[in-house]
Amino acid sequence: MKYITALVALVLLTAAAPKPALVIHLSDFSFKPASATVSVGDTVEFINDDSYPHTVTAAGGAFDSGNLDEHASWSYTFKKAGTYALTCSYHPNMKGMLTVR
Ligand SMILES: [Cu+2]
Repeated sequence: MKYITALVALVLLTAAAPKPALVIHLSDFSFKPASATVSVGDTVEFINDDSYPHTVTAAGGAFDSGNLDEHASWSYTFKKAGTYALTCSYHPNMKGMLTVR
């Protein structure tokens, strides 16, 4: 019974999570892809593939994932059009560009 309950909860959680329009990997100290375009309302998922912690931080402070450990993921839904320069607060050399229109 416990197993069934857990399974139902998992299915519900999966259904509730918006399907990402785009997945950006944090890999080898870079954003992959390094630049991309999505639409307003789209959810972008960021996945840390590195063995080091990263963050997904917008220049100007529009959003910040906080610490993402190895294999951690973080999703953000873009509600405003704009061009967002991405970096990692631990590794300022990591640069990405996301256009939302
Ligand atoms: Cu980093």
